[in-house]
Amino acid sequence: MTIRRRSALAAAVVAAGLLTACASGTTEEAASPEASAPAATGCALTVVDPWVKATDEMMTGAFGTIQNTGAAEAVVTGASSPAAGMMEIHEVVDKDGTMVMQPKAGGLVIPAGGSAMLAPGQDHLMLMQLPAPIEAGAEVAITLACADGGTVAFTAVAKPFEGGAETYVPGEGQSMDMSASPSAS
Ligand SMILES: [Cu+2]
Repeated sequence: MTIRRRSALAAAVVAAGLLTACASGTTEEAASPEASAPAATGCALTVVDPWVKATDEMMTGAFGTIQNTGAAEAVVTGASSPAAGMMEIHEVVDKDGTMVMQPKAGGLVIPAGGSAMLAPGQDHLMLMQLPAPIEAGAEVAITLACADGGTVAFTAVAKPFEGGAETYVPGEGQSMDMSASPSAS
């Protein structure tokens, strides 16, 4: 039984090798069927000094430093919190001289052993549709979701903070008087 199965596997490997022989000169003999392939992405994250901007408005930001303690690249694709109806990963960009925030395409990519800094005016976690004000001192539970399906939970403390008042692109916001600027939607 075992021998027959191995033979089948070996045949499959040979066949695959023949198929890819033209495209690639590298041998893949090292990848034995028994060896567990290393995960392409991970979610071994530690969030250092997390905090949330206290607010009585409908949205606010969460900040801190996300450290990737794993051996694989981590991609944070989303976040959630009981303190927000929905959350997004935002970046801040210069749009015609105005700093605006927008969803960060592809999420936060953190190399193995590296970190991503979330700060006002930079990348941040956006908490939207807040069901209630977040007062200074409040503890906000947040869960990060990674591309590999893993999650990391942490607690951020709310602090008063002035600034980081970037315009949110998808919102109606202020009307710009630059009539010539094309509206990208
Ligand atoms: Cu934002």
